[in-house]
Amino acid sequence: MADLENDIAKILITREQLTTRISELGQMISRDYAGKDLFLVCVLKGGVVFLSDLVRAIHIPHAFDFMAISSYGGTHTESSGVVRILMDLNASIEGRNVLIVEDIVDTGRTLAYITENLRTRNPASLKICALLNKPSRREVPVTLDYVGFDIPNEFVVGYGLDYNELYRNLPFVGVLKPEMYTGAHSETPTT
Ligand code: PRP
Ligand code: 7HP
Repeated sequence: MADLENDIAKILITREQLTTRISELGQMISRDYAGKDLFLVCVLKGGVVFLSDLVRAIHIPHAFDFMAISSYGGTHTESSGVVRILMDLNASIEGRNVLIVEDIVDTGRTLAYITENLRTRNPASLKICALLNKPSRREVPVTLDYVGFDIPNEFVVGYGLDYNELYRNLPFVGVLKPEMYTGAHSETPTT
């Protein structure tokens, strides 16, 4: 872990801040969905770390499942043009109260695609819980019902978020050092 942490320019959100905020989100969700059939849909891969802590902060009965989405035309630092579902839900969501769990909302393209897709399956309700929100990057409008943190326009890693598939295991959210985008990784971040 020490090696990975050396690549971080600054910590944006500490482990303690994450714990506190996720506990608050869990309480809000538990209150809002009390007595309802709650079904969480986690978007892989980034959302899985957030989901695993969030479900333990939700104190009402609920189920969860996963979706994996492919995007093309993107880079290591940007997703764009979401085109298809690589892995779909196992169960029907018809008549259920669906809450999508995402690690980050950037352009909004991923969530716009997923919400449009899930809405056709006739859930009783469809809401979004995102740990991180970068409002300054939005290209497609999305309504976020639960947000952990609004963050500035910086490329962040850790707590599920990756650069080139690495850094997901860091226990905090941090900004990568600029030199990590050079050399072996030739793409310059645009976020
Ligand atoms: C990231 C993140 C969101 C999406 C947000 O996924 O997990 O799903 O980008 O970006 P957008 O708002 O601009 O669409 P990514 O495609 O990097 O996949 P990953 O979760 O497997 O890292
Ligand atoms: C996707 C993504 N992945 C990791 N860090 C960010 O800042 C990101 N924005 N969009």
